[in-house]
Amino acid sequence: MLTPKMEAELNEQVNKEMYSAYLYMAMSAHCEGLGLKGFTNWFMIQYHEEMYHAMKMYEYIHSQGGTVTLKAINEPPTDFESPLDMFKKTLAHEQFVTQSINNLMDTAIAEKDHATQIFLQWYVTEQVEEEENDNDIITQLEMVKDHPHALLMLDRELSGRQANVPLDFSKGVGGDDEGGD
Ligand code: OFO
Repeated sequence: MLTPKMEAELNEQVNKEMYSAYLYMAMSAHCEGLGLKGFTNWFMIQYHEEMYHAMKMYEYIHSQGGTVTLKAINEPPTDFESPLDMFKKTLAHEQFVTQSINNLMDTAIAEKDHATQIFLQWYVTEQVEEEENDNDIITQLEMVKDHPHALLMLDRELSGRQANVPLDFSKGVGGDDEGGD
């Protein structure tokens, strides 16, 4: 069972995860236009990860007898200066999401909602990984600077990223612990 405050905040987080998906889809589309297939792939996989995060929370709200209330998803930016600019914006966005997850955990503690605290631990761990991935790629892009050959090598590396989350939610995402990266 969820308190009204917990339910409202979990619903807001579903919206934030959906916005994250939309943001990374916009970045993927931008990379497609640049002809950077590996970056295009990386951001599209990230889109799928975010949809998984949203759906995992959606299912949790239902599992607790709550109501999912979907709100409008904000329009993402479409203009980016460079791959480095996109990853810096990605990191800044993930830091915002981390803070949001921390706030949710604070609410779960204040509301004495132990089940939601356990559920949110998965997201706390996931955010550590999200920020680490972004920091790693930012470091590499800062080394690349204006060297197209190095950028193409990194692009090739990012083309190898594969989804490790379910892509079909028609049977639900399940309550497993998959979906990291
Ligand atoms: Fe859902 O982790 Fe990114 O936003």
